[in-house]
Amino acid sequence: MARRHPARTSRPPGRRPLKVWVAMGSDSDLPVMEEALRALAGFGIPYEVEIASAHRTPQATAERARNAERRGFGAIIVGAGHAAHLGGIVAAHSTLPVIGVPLPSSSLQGLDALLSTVQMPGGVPVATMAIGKSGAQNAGIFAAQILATRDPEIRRRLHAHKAQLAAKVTEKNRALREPAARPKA
Ligand code: RP5
Repeated sequence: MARRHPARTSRPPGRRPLKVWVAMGSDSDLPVMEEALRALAGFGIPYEVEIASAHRTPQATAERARNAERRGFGAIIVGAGHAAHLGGIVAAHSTLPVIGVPLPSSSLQGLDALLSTVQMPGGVPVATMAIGKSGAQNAGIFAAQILATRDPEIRRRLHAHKAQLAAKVTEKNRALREPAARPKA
């Protein structure tokens, strides 16, 4: 059963926002993938998260991917470690944009998952993020950017996010100039 997160919305009624399907290879991936969920929730984007393994539940995973569009998803985020085939399997069964997050769960620290996810053959793209938490956070933001192309409310929140990033740098520069304002370590 997928965990669901509802939309935060000020859209006119009748225009249902697209959801994001977040699939991960194992429950052990959740601590990293929480970053993607946090980002989606921050933009008010509804999502469903569940375990779908390319190797352990291949049939069910393919079926979920095939049905994703019909179920109201607009983008898919997948996170997997080791020889990570989840992105490829999902992309093989859906025309929705698939965003892959390589996870550092193996002795190779995610380099294996990075190459397995990014090195897709021509014709079946998986938009691959960085390994680990930064990649998971960026996957959430990237999904928001995809959905924003048809949703002005999400676009507005993305602009606010950019302004927030810039404001943080301004604040840090101020602290550099005025040592008294520096946060204590
Ligand atoms: C991958 O194997 C999963 O995505 C996870 O990163 C890794 C280990 O899974 P568990 O053995 O912890 O279930 O398929």
